[in-house]
Order: sequence, then structure tokens, then C-alpha cells
Amino acid sequence: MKITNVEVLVTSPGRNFVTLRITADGLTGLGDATLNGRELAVAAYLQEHVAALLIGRDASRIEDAWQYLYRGAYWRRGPVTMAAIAAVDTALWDIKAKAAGMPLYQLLGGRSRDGLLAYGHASGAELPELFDSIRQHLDEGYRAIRVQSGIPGLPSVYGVASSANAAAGAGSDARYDYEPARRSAVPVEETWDTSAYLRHVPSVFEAVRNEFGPELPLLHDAHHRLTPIQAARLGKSLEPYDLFWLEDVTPAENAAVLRRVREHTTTPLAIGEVFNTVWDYREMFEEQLIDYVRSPVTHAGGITGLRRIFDFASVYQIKSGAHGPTDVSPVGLAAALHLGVAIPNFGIQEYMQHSPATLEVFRSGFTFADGLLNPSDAPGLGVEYDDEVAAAHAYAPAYLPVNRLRDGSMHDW
Ligand code: KDG
Ligand code: MG
Repeated sequence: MKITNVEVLVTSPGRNFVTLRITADGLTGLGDATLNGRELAVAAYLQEHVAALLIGRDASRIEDAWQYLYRGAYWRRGPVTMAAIAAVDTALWDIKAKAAGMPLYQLLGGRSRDGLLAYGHASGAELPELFDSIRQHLDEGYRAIRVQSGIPGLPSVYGVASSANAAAGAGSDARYDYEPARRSAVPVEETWDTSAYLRHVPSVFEAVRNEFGPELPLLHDAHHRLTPIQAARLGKSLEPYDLFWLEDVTPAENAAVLRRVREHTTTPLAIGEVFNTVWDYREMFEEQLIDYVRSPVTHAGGITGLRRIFDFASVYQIKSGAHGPTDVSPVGLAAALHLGVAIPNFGIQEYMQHSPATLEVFRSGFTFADGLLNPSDAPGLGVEYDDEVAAAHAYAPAYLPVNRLRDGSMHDW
């Protein structure tokens, strides 16, 4: 089963996506290589340093291809390398499953569950808008909700749609206007104030619990902005509201600080959307510093890389919570669904919903019903790439915003 063609596809239906397409024995496989804001770095890595190495290789030797690209690069790990490896790995799994005539999850051991509990992104600058957004997500069937709120005194905050867009309907990019990086040649600059945030957030969760009751699973993303003691304080102050998880409380580089957070709070912690390998998690798993793993297939070395992470996590009763914002393409999401439905330690899947324009390029067979996501039952991943539609959407530079404190110094966004 020789690889005969490798194509790097860049398209931008509302936001930029990088896709790898591998052909072997007349079968094609797709892999997601999208790295939001640094897309062309991965496209060049694949085009200039990987594509030629794959031609003539046996497409069925997936683990060997993974090791060849990981060990063979010498310069291992990092988001660019691991997104490139992820794309190759996912495309090869897609081909293998198509050759077998089975949906990919069957090759991963078959179903462990009937569907994947998904959480959606509700947000609002003020409480009434936030409540409307939560209601809208519940009406769409979501059974778990991420809650992000505006902060008094801050004009815009990650995760919070502007008042004009908070109530935009399902499938609209507008309700996620904080994230598909406002397109500009340089990043938009926002202002951050941690004290204002820490004062406000507990009152938001108190109001949400009063309005929606004790049972609805609620999540929150602190987006790497707190120091260890601030994170500990936030976790403690949110305990009465029984969060499903509190995400990325501290910058991910320093695992050790989570010890401090753990000493102070029983609020479950999720981390890892910017991690790339099992090595990034080792200390956190062995010391049980976290409860959920946030890596997506796309940035953690594909199905092979993420499966290795999830298996290691399972030893410590740590569960999956794969990253699923709209900058993970439908190919990356489909891969996460096949893996999630098969593993024993699934926790929850983020589902932010791609826009109709994106889904016209990536024709996807996964379903969302009664709050549960399910992978396609077509052979392979179940995603088709429409070249004609894709060609109409040219790449345009787009960056995530950056944060500055009130004195002008840079802060995590
Ligand atoms: O590209 C950055 C986004 O993927 C990130 O900001 C989304 O934190 C995020 C989340 O939890 O979905
Ligand atoms: Mg996050």
C-alpha cells in the first residue's frame, strides 16, 4: 500500500485551516494540521520537510511513520512538529479504516459508549445575555455548558461574544466573535485586570446556579491568566457552584504550580490544550494534579499520540476532555470523536460548532443529538474535502488577540 501523493491544502472559509491529504492505493486520507495564527508554519513544514519523505512509504505502517517523523526530525515536540505529525498520522488512520471498510472507531477497539457528552460555549457581556445564551444552547440540546462572562471595566474578554452577537443562532460564526481571531495583519490588543476578574466570576456562577439549578454541568476557562495563588483562590471560591471543571487556571509551562492549586481546592482541573506529547503531562499525571486532559488530536501527534496520552491518563483515573474549538477543523473533530467513542476514560468533548461555510468545505458525517456527539459510520473518518468550494476561500492572515495589563505590560490572553 504505497503512498503515491501528498497534498497540503490551505483554505479559509471564515477562518484558516490546513489539511493534509495522502493518497495510497487509490484511497485518500485526511489529517488536520491547523495551528491557529501560525497556520503557514505547519503548511511549510509539511510541504518542505515531510511530503517528499512519505512518497513510496507503506501507508499501513502508521506507528512506524509516527516514530520516523518524531525521532527522525531530531528536533522533537513543539506545536508545529506535532501538528504536522498529527496530520500524517490521522490521514493514515483514515486510509487504513477506508481500506478495511470500517468507521475508524472500529479499528480503535469499537464503541465503549453510545455517544459523547458535548459542552457548548455560552457567553454574555452581562447576565441577561449570558442567560439567553445558556437557554439557547440548552434548546439546541446541549447537556453541559461552558460559562464565560464579561468583566466590569473590561471592554472585551476571551470567550465572551459582543452584546450584538451573543444571541446569534446555531451555526453562526458571529456568536463566537471572540475567537475566530479578528482578521488583521497584527493582533488586536485587549486589556486585562485579574483583580476585577476574581471579584466578578464567583457572582456569575452564583447567579447561573440560582437560575438554572444544581444539576446542569458547568465549565469555565481561565485561559492561562492566573498566578498559582490566584488560581487557588478562584478554585476555592467556585467550590459552592460545583463546576464540572475549571480549565487552564495557570500558564501551562509550569506543571509544578498546580501542586499549590490542588492544596487549596477540590474544584476539578482541566489543562493541556497547548500541550503536544505525553511527556508534557507526565508530572501532572503521576502526581494527579489534574482531572481532565485537554489536548486535541490535531496538536498532540494525531490518533496515535493522543491515544498514548489518554491511556497513560487512565492509569491515574484522569479522563479525556479534548479541545474542540472552531480552529480544530472538522477533520480534527472527527478524529477526536472516533477516539473518544472508543477509549475507556472519556470525560467530555468540547463542541463549539463550525460555521456552515466551513462545513461546505469539509463535508462531515458526524451527528449531534440530545447533547451527544457521534462519529460518522462511513468507512474512515467520514469527512470529505470539497476542493472546488475550498478554492473559493483564500488564506488571509489572522491572529488571536493579545492582552496587556492596565500599565501596558503584556499578559496571557
Ligand atoms: O486558538 C486558540 C483557541 O483554540 C483557544 O483560545 C480556545 O481555549 C480555548 C478553548 O478552550 O476552546
Ligand atoms: Mg481553553
